[in-house]
Amino acid sequence: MAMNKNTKIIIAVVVVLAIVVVVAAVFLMQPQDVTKDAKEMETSELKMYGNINGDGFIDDKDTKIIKGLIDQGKTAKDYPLADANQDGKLSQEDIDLLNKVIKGESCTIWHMNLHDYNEDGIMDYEKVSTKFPISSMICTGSSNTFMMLYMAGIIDEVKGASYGSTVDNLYNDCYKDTTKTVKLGTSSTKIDFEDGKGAASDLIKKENVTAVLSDWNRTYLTNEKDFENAGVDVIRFAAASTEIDVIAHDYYMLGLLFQKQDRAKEVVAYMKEVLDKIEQASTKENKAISAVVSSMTNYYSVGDSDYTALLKSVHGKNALDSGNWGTTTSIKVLDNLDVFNTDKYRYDYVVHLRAYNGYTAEADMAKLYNDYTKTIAEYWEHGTNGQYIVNGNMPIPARMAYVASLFYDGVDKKWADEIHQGFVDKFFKNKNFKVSDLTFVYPAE
Ligand SMILES: [Ca+2]
Ligand SMILES: [Ca+2]
Ligand SMILES: [Ca+2]
Repeated sequence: MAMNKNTKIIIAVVVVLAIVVVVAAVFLMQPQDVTKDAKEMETSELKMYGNINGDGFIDDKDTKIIKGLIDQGKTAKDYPLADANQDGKLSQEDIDLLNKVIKGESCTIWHMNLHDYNEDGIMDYEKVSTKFPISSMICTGSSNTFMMLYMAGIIDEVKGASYGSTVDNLYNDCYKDTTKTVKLGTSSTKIDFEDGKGAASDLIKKENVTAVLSDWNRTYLTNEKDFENAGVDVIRFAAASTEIDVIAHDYYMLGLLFQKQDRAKEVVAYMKEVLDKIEQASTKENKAISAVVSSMTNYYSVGDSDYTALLKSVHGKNALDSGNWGTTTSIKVLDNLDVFNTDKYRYDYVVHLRAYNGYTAEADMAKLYNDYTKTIAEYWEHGTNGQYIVNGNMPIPARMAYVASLFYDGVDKKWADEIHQGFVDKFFKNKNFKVSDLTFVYPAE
């Protein structure tokens, strides 16, 4: 039977309408595809299980995505980062755990430590569990660790710390005030658990210390097992890092653990702004900078260390990279006079990166300069011309800015001072230092 024209049109309209209705229904009923918002640990700013959207915080954005993944039948194998409680399953329990974190309630979280745990000199991610939140902790007190904690606003929570003489007097009213922070030895890398004076182990009991904080390098907290055995969580950060992804994790993680997320957000935002500025200044002139860095008198840094990394962070080339120095990170210049052989190594700068009291202006810069540069000047083709001291007791990007100001024509000490002043004004509690009146690079260009 032949259909007439009108019937055909009616059928066509009905079919079109039916398709529209079905498409609309499917579209409306389909749960929103949450998988596009799910990130992986590697690219996550806060490297913590449950932080499924990969930003710097744990909040309901994460619980919504994880709920969506569960609704879609996804597994922990599909989305390892979503498995907040690390039981191998994706379930309501993961959401419950994150809700506790959001409310600041006691629980155990799983996250990455930055730690060279296999001791090959390269930083690794190490999965650890930590009792949350932290209100009482002890730490190894290197200049970098203290600066990181200070900027993160973590002060009263530090019940004990070990540190040497190079730690800045900036902390005289907090970390170095032994009525507030017990001094647990004189090493900036190691805390003895039992040292016969009852320091760490007694303080842990007395102050209900739940965590010990240290740096990522293998030389730090070599006895971490003692603390773990006592139920104290070992957490590790890369306090000297010049890389924004590492810096962001450090501060976001501290912000979360110590419940100072707003502060962490401010620090990371300023870090990003400053690192962008430094990157622009360091690349704009397309200048090949060859330099060496010294962290101890008459030693040059070699290989991969926080010191050589600082040089590279402002696009300087470490002139000694072509040499074969084994696994050491510093060499004594008098035992390696080759470093002055200009057929092998040529460099225009020697940057002495040293911790001295910059904020309290107690250092005799002329004397320090003479001590650090004298022997090198006797052998090096440029003498003292090109040797500079840069303070190692200040926020890392401020150090980078001063070094960049030495290397590049478009930026100067005033530019670096402004960057540095920003850290002081924003993050140094009750301190009114005017950094341009103090000495953080010597001599000034
Ligand atoms: Ca998140
Ligand atoms: Ca789970
Ligand atoms: Ca490693």
